[in-house]
Amino acid sequence: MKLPPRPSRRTLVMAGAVGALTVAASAAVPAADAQAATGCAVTYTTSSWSGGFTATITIRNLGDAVDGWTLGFAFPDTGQRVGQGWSATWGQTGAAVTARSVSWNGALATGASTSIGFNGTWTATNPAPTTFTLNGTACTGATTPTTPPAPTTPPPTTPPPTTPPPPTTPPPAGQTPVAINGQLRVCGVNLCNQYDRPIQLRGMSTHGIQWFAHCLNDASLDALADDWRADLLRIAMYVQEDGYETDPAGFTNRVNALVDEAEQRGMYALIDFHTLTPGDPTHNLERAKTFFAAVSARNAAKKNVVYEIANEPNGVSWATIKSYAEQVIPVIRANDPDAVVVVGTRGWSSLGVSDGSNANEIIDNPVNATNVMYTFHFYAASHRDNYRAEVERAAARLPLFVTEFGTVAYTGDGAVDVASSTAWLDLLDRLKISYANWTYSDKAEGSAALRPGTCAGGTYTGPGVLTTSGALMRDRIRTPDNFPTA
Ligand code: IDC
Repeated sequence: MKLPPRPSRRTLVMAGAVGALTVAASAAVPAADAQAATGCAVTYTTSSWSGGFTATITIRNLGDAVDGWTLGFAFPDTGQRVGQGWSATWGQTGAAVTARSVSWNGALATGASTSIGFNGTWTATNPAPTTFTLNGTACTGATTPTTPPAPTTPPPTTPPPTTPPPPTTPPPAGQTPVAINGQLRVCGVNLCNQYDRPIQLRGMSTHGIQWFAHCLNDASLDALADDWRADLLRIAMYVQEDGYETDPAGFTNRVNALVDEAEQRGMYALIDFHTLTPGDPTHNLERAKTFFAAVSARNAAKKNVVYEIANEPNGVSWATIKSYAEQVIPVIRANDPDAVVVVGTRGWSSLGVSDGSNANEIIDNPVNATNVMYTFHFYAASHRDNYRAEVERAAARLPLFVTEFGTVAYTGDGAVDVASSTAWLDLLDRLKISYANWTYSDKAEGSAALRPGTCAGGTYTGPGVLTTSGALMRDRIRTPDNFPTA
């Protein structure tokens, strides 16, 4: 079957918001009349793939201050539908779409802007809407085109708008993991917060975002932040297996959108360049450079981003992995000099153990860069005492980050090994090693935290949605963090 041509990422700018195009867009289409009456200015940016898209909309209020707003627009093509949205209450009747403000973004002062978005579907074509209204007034323009509007991403010193608390059961102001810990850095063998005190982040990994994007929506991410009290969302962006290599711009955009979703809920985001097969990371070196150049430039001002440059190298030497790391890290540092970078290790990120080696090859020949950690992965039903012993030994010499682990076998399936999982989690807690559990998804496999079918509904809390693994992990993750604040 011939698929419709994949529309490229596009940005439509309705009047004077050209300065908001911090994310390079292939086509910026100014509105016809940028000098028209004041009211509002809207940018509508999409990233599309066959049949689906993510839309990011920035609304700038150019009229009087409002307390509560409704954005209206119409899809040009009858096959376009809003799916799951965020930061607004979304509705669609025929082609007409409405987005109503939620509690934390309803107040918009004159000149203020806010960002909302949704994942949608399309059939024949996916053109951008051409007219927008805000509280019934057409968004036709800015009056001072010579004055660039404020950037959508404020400098780090600017308080909220773009980091609002989540709309439901928000954590107390200043009490989210990111609000407390701020910019992270490596100190000795630990991950330290803004007070230079060692911390442990505990959270969940997505499944492959090419397959389980529908498990990542407002309700599920609210549950992760508020009900699970997770500190961390790992964004598993496969490179192969229908992942990044099939649509670099689209996947980059989806990762960025998830970084924002985590930030809005005060969670750290671990950007996982999920190489797996082939296991040699240099196979993807050019893709890695392109991807990390883009995400590090776009997210440089954020405090919640950690970069994981190669999920699980396998079939390659430590020397090859180190060489890869020393080519990718400078690309990140050029844009985002203070971010922590996590480097995969030999033998599926086993510190070499699964290849019959051990951590000495890294201790004796570390990556030539600062602010770097090393990845360790385990699957509790497959990896036990000898792996735990090596982690404990290595942790005295190397900063370790368990960016992925399962409570089950290395296949990702089978029964939860409660005893081994508990031994692992107790060890990681004691050593203050941060972790993300595989997976926050509803795939029918033992490692998934959510029961099959959960992501087709709207409920992610309460009894009934969690698997055995999910219940175990939620119990472990939701205990108080007690992050040091001085
Ligand atoms: C597994 C998923 C499974 C998927 C498979 C293929 O659980 O649903 O079909 O990948 O991509 C890893 C990898 C991780 C694996 C996981 C379980 O990082 O991608 O996910 N695993 O096999 N390393 C060790 C185990």
